Amino acid sequence: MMMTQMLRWFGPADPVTLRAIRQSGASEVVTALHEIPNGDVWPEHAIAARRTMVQEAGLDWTVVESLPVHEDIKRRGPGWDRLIHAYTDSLRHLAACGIRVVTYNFMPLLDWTRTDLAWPLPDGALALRFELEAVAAFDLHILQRPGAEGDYTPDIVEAAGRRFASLDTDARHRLERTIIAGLPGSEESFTASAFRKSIDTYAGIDADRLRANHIAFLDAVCPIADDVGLQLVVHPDDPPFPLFGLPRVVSTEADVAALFARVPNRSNGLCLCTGSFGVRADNDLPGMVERLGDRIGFLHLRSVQREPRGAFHEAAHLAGDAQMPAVVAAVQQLQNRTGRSIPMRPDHGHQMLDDLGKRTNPGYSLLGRMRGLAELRGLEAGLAHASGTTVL
Ligand code: CS2
Ligand code: MN
Repeated sequence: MMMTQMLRWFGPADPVTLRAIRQSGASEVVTALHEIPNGDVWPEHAIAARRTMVQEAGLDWTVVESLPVHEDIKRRGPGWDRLIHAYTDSLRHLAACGIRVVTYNFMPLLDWTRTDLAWPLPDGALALRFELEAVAAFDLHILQRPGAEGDYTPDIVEAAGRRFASLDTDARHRLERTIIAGLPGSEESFTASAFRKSIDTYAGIDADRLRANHIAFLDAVCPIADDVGLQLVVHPDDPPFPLFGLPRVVSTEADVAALFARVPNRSNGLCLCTGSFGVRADNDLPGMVERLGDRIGFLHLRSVQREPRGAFHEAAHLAGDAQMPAVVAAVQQLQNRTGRSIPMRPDHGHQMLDDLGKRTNPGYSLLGRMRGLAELRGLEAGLAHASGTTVL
């Protein structure tokens, strides 16, 4: 039993074509109707047309990433009922078109955060990197968020001051754009002051409140997902700790275990992202695969290299801190135990070779992800062979 190999595709506007993805050896794409505004229903005909387009390229589409959760669901704001209805209508339409897994996250405002989208590695490839002191420089000196200083240790505050002083105007703007690039759809228009106003909309929502709102969301949508045979998988926080005073509640094994205990519905699942969870040394990745087993409906396999002072960068898939061989061995045991092939994708990759200088979605150029997929495929085949399992 092997994992089902997939690559993310951002739809017809993606500079990476379906034809190219097919040559990576992946059998499916992971995609979404990115053109539909967050909060609107995904019409059944549009889902069916997109799946047909993918199938005509010799691939398939059964895992969605993401059906985004509106901020007013996360905040439990006005329009909650309407938004929940829209979400469950979309789920019904997706199931009717043969989709099996739907990925979402519950991070306030920011989907993912990095401070450098083109950090040169010694071999000349470019990686995504996160430096806490750069986030603090932005937070304290550009955003000037009230109370921010209390959120950082004194050495980070000091390093942030030095960092800010060393940036010229261009570099400041670049940092600002990089940090808020994780705001879906807001790359061009989002300014620091608009970002501050959005942060204010979470005033009074602490981690307990956000957890309660997450549970309310699951209580409302899981029964429908159960009925139509879909699994909803939550993507962990990236990085897995609070930023800009906004709470994050899907950062550790204990966080997800509590979620499953509280909402035991079959459809309540996890997208285990080793890159996101792996930023924290206290997340035991192979152990999480073992213990969270049946709840894991989707895998994002990549590795980060932790650095001093809360920094990290994205390492090659079998390098860094993820212990990928142990993770994949645990996945194999899980697949053999359950007789279920788990969908996976290599998440991000380095920008490298002929992709250097090309327009790309950060982390999603083709060649680096192909390298990642090839390494992971080889790792799994080797482990399977060594343990006497049928490989293909
Ligand atoms: C993805 C996330 O690119 C990435 O880091 O893993 O953006 C993921 O798609 C979302 O958090 C899922 O909702
Ligand atoms: Mn991920």
